Amino acid sequence: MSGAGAPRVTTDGTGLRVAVIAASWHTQIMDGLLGGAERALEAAGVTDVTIVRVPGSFELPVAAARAAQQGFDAVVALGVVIRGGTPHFEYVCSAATMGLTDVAVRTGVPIGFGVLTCDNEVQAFERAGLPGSREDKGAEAAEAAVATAVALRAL
Ligand code: DLZ
Repeated sequence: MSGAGAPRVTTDGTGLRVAVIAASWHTQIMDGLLGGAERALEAAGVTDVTIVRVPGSFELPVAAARAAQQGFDAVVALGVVIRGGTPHFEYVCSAATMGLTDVAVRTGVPIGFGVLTCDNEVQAFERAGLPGSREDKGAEAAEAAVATAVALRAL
């Protein structure tokens, strides 16, 4: 999927309570995603931010569900999954994607999807929001979560 065409809008998120759920695999790239999400939330004026770490991307949906139940206005889910030599990649990616979608639709709490699903570490680094990266998917996920939380108020 091409990252070209991604909107980078900063919505005013003042007063929102946001949970950032971050997996722990692939530490350096995860640090980049987390840093990008924190910078984007600060730029949006979100001061009430709770960061929770889970072991892997497979655990993101259950933690996001808890955050949604606890009254957070939006969730940012961050993870890095790198393809290996077995079908495990497909299972973890699909569980994270479908699980997070299910939580968002079922609870009505928007979830910014910041899970990188890459063939190799180079692809992940390019999207990590680190010095030298081309894209900042952690920031994009945070911006999307805030923008959607604000957009839902109009419905
Ligand atoms: C097991 C596993 C593997 C092989 N690779 C990754 C990965 O690249 N990224 C990631 O976030 N998690 C990975 N995991 C861990 C699973 O997400 C999960 O934490 C374990 O299967 C335990 O439930």
